[in-house]
Amino acid sequence: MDIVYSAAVAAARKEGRALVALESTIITHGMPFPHNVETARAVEAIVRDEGAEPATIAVLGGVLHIGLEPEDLDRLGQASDGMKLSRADFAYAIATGKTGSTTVAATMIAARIAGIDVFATGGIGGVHRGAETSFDVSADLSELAQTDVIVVCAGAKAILDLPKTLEVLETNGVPVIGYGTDRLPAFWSRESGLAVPLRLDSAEAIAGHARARRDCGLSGGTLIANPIPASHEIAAGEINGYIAQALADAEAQDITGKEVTPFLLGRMFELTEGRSLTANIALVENNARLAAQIARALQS
Ligand code: PSU
Ligand code: MN
Repeated sequence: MDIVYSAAVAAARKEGRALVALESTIITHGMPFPHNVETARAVEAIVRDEGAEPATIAVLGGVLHIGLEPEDLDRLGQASDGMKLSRADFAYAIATGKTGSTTVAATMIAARIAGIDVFATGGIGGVHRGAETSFDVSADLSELAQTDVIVVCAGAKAILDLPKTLEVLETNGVPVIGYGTDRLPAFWSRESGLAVPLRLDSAEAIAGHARARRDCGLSGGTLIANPIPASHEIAAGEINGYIAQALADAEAQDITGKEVTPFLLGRMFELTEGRSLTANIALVENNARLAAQIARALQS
């Protein structure tokens, strides 16, 4: 299998510098152009400021890219025909020469291939509301159950069924760790109304936890839930009305499968008149900073 490392990632690997994986579905399906490309660049700059090297991951023409050159990122950010890759179709895209962005699940697989231990995203996929009839449970959860990567997120998106999402993570033995909080953050809001199962307060403590898991021979991912900065949150009381509307629209338009999450994020952008996007950018940047700090702590 061909793997292309960007020049910056190749140099970092040679020098043994800390790396942070970044997903690309947020670029192709999570944010509109040009905000998506601007955000991807800003997130990469934050990782570098913290002394680590960002590796944005995508499959371009069947080739797995670990780190995107600026022109690749530009092209991906404007492409409208790429696949949204998860575990089920990651190898298919490689085998058939397709271009696709990687979700949390596929980015974890790629990070493992490249030996990258830490990955920053916005919010993971989870159990959708109504999953008892739709069976819509994101493959991100089963990936967390089996692939050894620390995933830094701002909780699960509040469009999901958060109690069920926590149950599935618990069943699968995934540590869900609040960063500096006892409460599960809910993406756009700091507060979901739910407790987070575990808590750690520093990047060093998270690195120590990773070492303990390794010593115990425990495989699988770890989820770090890092609340959105207070200055950018949309309080739960306010966002819930928009979520209800977006979910009703998805149902009325028969949106299913892979299209559900992008549709809901797009509707939230319209309903909040762009505020959901501003919040989304702030939380991804915040997660990138922490992920870089964890990647560095893992090296010391
Ligand atoms: N977080 C964001 N925006 C996104 C996503 C996460 O801030 O677009 C993407 C991630 O790639 C995640 C995916 O893996 O949504 C979940 O999709 P699904 O629910 O179809 O598994
Ligand atoms: Mn789904």
